[in-house]
Amino acid sequence: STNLKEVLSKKIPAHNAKIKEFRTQHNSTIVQNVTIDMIYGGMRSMKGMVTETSVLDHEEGIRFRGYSIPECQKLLPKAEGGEQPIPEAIWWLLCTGDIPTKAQADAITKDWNARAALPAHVLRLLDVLPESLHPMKQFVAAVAALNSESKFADAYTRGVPKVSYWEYAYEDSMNLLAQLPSVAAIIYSNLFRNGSVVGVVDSNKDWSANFCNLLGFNDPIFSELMRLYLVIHADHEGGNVSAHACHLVGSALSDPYLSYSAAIAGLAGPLHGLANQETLVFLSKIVADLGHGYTEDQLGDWVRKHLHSGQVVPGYGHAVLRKTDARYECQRQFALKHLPNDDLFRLVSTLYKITPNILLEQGKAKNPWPNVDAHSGVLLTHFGLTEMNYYTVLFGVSRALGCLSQLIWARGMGLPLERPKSHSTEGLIKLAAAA
Ligand code: AMX
Repeated sequence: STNLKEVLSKKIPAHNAKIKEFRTQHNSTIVQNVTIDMIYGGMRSMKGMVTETSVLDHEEGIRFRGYSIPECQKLLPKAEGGEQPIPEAIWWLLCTGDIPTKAQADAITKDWNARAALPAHVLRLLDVLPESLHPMKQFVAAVAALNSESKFADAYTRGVPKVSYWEYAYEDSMNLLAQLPSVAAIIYSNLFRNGSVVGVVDSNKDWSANFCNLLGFNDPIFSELMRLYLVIHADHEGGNVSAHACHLVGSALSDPYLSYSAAIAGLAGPLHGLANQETLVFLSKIVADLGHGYTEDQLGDWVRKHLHSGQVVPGYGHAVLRKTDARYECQRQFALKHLPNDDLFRLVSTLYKITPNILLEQGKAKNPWPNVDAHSGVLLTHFGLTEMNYYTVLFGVSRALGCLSQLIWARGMGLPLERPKSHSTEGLIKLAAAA
């Protein structure tokens, strides 16, 4: 079938039957001991959530429903004449666990294009927000305000049975995904193009090509970059700040709009999604100080000085990964193909050569290798999207694919309100003494 909802209506009960059997056998099985270090350490490596859509391996990187990024690039349907998978295809994969056919991916395109219109109050809201309000914060506000349209909230108020919650989460998620490019493009136009009119969604174009056109970019290679960008940022298992925030808020049966606005509020933090903006600021400072005629030694001294001033190297390190991020690597491949002589790409490549050793020498970061955010800004800048404080909005458009597919499943699986136990330090001292 090319009808995603119909496919899910079969998959969800089958998966629930599997979970029921598994839990009957293993509900009391112990999988880990929790240490005091984990409790104070931001719950690093504590196994505490179930997320079906993707799993992160600390060495090889993300796998979306079991498929690595290179596998997705090879197997997922592409746009006409394109080489990169279309995000509609990863949405199908994240939702179902199956590689879609071209017809299935195209059905998503058609569905999203039909759902893209924005309610008038959101357009008015975006028009009155001040220029001084960072694009990410405008994005958070607009997504929260879209909640007036929530089918989920309406169904809950009507008292629909719990087993059908996922169907309303699905409708809201599909609507929100369809609307996100327009919301993001209006923010871009208001802040960086003097509010020039944002075009309308073209029913013959895919989600990414439409998004690029709404932003005012017509280069087909930029659309390819956008497809790659929107696919690789989609999901990074469940414990990262954006995915976890979405899951947590959704577990209170807040609707998908509210849950996703919480996710992007988290993504707006400099240790999470804002790092792609921070990376470009970092690169710009290097260029301002050294130009493009630096030696590796000069660059190394600059990075050391930056670290000694107490700042992090944005785009390096990760809470889970311990190798170069696969998402960095595929962007590097894209750059090697399309912009090998770009000055900023050369700077990013040289930093890749020297920064891991400098971080190792400093001896603090558990992972000295680059993450996704070390690369994305350079690619966007090359194609003329130079407004770096907008970059995290693009990340936010993409991350909806992962957060919302998992949210549909969370409601389908009937996952409960999330409510871990917390203790005061006094309480932990007593617990530790008694252990
Ligand atoms: N530059 C300098 N110091 C770093 C560093 C970096 N890139 N990465 C880690 N460190 C430091 C930490 O600040 C910490 O120092 P402290 O003990 O003085 O507080 C120490 O190394 C240990 O940190 P860690 O266990 O290796 O990392 P973490 O799990 O606590 O944090 C992360 C992970 C990503 C927040 C961190 O590596 C960082 O701040 N990186 C730069 C920001 C960045 O690129 N964020 C994007 C991550 C990907 C994403 O979500 N989009």
